[in-house]
Amino acid sequence: MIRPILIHPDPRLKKLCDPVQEITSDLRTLAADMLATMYDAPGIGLAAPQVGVTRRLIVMDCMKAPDAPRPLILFNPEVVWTSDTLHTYEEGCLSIPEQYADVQRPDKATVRWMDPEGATQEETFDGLWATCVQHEIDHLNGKLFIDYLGLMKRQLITRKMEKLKRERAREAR
Ligand code: K1U
Ligand code: ZN
Repeated sequence: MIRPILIHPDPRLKKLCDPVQEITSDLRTLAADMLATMYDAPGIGLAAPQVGVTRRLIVMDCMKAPDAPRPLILFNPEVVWTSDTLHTYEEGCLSIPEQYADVQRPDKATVRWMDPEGATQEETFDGLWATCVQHEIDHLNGKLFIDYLGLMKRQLITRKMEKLKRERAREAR
């Protein structure tokens, strides 16, 4: 099922999300819905708070070739190591449509998580995967990519999003 994606500003996007204790069938359904929602958008990642669920769950697929997908489901993802070298990428966010800005983050990140079977996984991500996994884990801590920008740029984008939400609400009437 495709779920609606929350648009900034929304208080649910600013919350510290709760860890998952047990992977229930509801959480497996949520993960499957998040992947469907991410591919439909289209996007390369999605975090549970973006669909209004404040739990520590993210999904990603940064493969460029559509014929070789690599869908990943990460419960309680934690960054356990980051490289000293940084990389700048022009990030976007499905909760902040059509706005992009350069964000500097560690070039590589080792992440530990629980998979849908409850097994612990660990992987060192690089390139777009490293950027994406850090962006998604930020969502679980109530942080958006615009929080890395200066106040003026952040306010400008927030006002654009408020306008977009007013227009969408008017169209839905
Ligand atoms: O978290 C999100 O809102 C998803 C976001 C992830 C992301 C993008 C860029 C840098 C870091 C994290 C997106 O997927 S925005 C859409 C996007 O980047 C994209 C869409 C289609 C094809 C390729 C990329
Ligand atoms: Zn995002």
